[in-house]
Amino acid sequence: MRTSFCRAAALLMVATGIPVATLHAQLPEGLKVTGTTPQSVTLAWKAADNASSYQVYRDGQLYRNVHAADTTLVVSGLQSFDIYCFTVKATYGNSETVTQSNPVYVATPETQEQRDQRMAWWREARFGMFIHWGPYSALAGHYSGPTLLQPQENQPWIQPGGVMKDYYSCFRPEWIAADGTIRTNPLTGKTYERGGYAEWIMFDAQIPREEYLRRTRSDFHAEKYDAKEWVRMAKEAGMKYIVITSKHHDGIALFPTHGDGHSIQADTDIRRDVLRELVDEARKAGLKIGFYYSQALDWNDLGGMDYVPQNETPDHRAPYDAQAVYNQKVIRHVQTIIRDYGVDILWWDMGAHSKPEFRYQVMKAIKQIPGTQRLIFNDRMEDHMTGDFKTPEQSIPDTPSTGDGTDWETCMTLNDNWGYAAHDFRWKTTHDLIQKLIDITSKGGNFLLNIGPKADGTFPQESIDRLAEVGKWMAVNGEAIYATQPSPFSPQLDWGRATRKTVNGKEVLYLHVFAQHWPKDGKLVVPRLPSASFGKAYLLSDTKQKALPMTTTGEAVVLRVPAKAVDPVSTTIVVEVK
Ligand code: FHN
Repeated sequence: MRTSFCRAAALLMVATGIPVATLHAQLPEGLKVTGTTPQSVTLAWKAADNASSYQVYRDGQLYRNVHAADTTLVVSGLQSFDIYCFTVKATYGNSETVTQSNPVYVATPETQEQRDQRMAWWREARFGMFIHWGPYSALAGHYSGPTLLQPQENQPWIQPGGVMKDYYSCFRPEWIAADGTIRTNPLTGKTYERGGYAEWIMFDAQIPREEYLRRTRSDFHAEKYDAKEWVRMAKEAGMKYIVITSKHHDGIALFPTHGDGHSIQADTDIRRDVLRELVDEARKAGLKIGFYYSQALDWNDLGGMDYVPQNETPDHRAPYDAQAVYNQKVIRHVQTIIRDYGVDILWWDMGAHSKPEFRYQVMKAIKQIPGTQRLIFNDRMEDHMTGDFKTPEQSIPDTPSTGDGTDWETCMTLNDNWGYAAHDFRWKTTHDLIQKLIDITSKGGNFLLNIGPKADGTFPQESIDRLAEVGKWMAVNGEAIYATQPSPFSPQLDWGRATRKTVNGKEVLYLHVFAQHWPKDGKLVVPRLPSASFGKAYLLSDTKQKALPMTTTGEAVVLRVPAKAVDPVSTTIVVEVK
């Protein structure tokens, strides 16, 4: 084969004057990972026609020369819980031609025990506070001023000459009825469709960069910001961790960037390190802390990925060189976040807007920082390698009542926006929030509930009230939320939810009876569990733990409960399980 190829090549060269390798050289295609262990990765690729050998590259360095007959390789001696990039080059005899496969990115796993240890606090926490705060909070969901948008039919708020008059995020005030329902749009006969979130205002109203920065400087002062108070409210609500936007899509970081991109310290009169204060207070209070970081989008940086109206490039996308510079900035930011603030969680966002190479570069840089083996990441790097938990947004997924065995966290707004919007009064009720927390917990998830502070650093009163009310419920019922396992009942209970855990070596079941389903006859019918029998049952709120009478029928256990719901939202009944 080799001989005839070379002879044919020589003839071809004579005939055409074109070096044959360029005609016959083939990419080593189909490079893939066929197995991993904590210390090794097995690679396989398709043979490239006429290749005389292969060179396997690991993270850009030649790792091994491989004979042409081999198309698999076990790469050993790797670090566990790290990430790697592999490429395979094919060489062709004495020709200088070399072809290179597409890269593959792969993570070496940690052991299950290591993962369980790393995730332990997060799984026990169940309830956390999300905070969206930044210069957009100063616009509060409303904008009048210059815009890059052109006037459009049925959008009278965009005026000729690049002027925006009264843009509102999400729902315009006149679209919402007094009871919070959305009115019907007479033009379509359907309810008005929501627009973008308040924190998206720079993008949605297409505010020119210089104007956004001007408004940031003039209106975002954080003058009443009190990290201790934020932490107190989170803690009293029963939350065990806080995740705050260290840089949202507008690209203005809340941490000092020291000339390496926009920050509130550089772009406003704020001289405090607001994140340092929050981290310190959270630590003092025993709360964990995570930083949200929007890694791909950055509307105030020419290198921010995807379509950015403010870019003057023909397609409004960042030129490749600008992206490359931006990538390095992101890496430095993330290194700062990890080294200087010692965060517990990195909460990425909108990673699908980035390229695989960028994702690898960022994660590789993180893995090289000592001590990062303890960090927890959400799944929005979108590299399908390093995400520790799924992040359903604004919804509770249709998970089986007994959970799906994965780690997940629902993040949700308290009203319609993540960032502060002064006109948004559609607040969820405390009743709804508590029952959502129970529902999520019963299916093995966490609840990350959002607060959108104002530009002065205070929480909206409606948020403060809800946090306090949830906190009252958690003070009595938190035991049935924290560190619990998903419900053992399938199908779903029709009167509420269940959680369970081991307390002092004993198996305990918590029945969460929703007030709206409280049994009118005082008989709570609980399905029997095949592998367990029920011992004593009592109300969690009853300090005397008085036993509730219980009878067992064929399929169910019937508990005699008070005639009226004990708690106006959800009453917890403890059942000792044998
Ligand atoms: O675009 C953002 C949005 O502003 C907000 O930050 C949420 C929170 O999960 N994440 C993005 C949308 O998925």
